[in-house]
Amino acid sequence: MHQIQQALIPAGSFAMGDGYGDGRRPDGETTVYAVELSGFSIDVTTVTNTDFARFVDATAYVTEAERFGYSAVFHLSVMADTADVIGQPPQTPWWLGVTGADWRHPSGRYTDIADIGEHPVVHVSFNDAQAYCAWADRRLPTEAEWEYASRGGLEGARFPWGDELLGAGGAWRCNIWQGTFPTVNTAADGWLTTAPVRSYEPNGFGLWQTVGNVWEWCADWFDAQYYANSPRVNPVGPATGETRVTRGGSFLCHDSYCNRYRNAARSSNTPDSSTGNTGFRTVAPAAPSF
Ligand SMILES: [Ca+2]
Repeated sequence: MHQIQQALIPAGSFAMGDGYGDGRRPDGETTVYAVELSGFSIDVTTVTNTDFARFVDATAYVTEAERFGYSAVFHLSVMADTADVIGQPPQTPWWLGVTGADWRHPSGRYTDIADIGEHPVVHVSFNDAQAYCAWADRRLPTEAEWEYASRGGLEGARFPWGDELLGAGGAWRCNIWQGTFPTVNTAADGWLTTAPVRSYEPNGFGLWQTVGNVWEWCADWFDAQYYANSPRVNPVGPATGETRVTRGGSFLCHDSYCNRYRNAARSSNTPDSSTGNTGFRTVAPAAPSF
């Protein structure tokens, strides 16, 4: 069964969107608008490798990456045979299609998850996350729920902990990229790829690492224009679309190409896509009684 600790998020309203102009216009982080949400219960961490293994052991589920035979791995972390590398998108050459990369082999066939049980599961598609949720009697958060939860009760702040990226003495508060993207990562924050889910400090609602570490699938279809047309109360996203919302950025984020390790930042991917930097956390299906 699903064993991740959950946090109760009280019903309330908040300003959704980027009030600072930090985002790229095509991402559709503005216009900022008031959203009202019912209370809900959300995982304090993303689903870990250990959690996902429990699901697979119980159901014999096979992920899409396993069925396709490959997944997307960041070029510096690949540990596979040369012949395993079967693709390199021209727009994002730092992503390699790697045969044998899947949730059990995050960087290719010569890697495993034996020592990273408490790291987020990756190489899971939106559809895989939905399958996990069906087994666990959970669901993915809506995009609005995700942002409200990530804000941790801080109105309008850039990050889950406030407006400043670094803590006292220049301490890193999330797992992103330091150095020169995409070739030199100094890992000043302690992590080259994923970090254990309970790293750094939780936000005001008790949630760990909503920003940085791994992208998190949300339930909504993505539409950059959605904020201009969204209902104010419990929005669930557009009725149709081509890609599903992802939130929170990842260990690959760096200002030089992707400053999406912010509460308001948005991205998306096709529902069958999997990568080495995307996971998910879940929400209880029914609203709690408060
Ligand atoms: Ca890092």
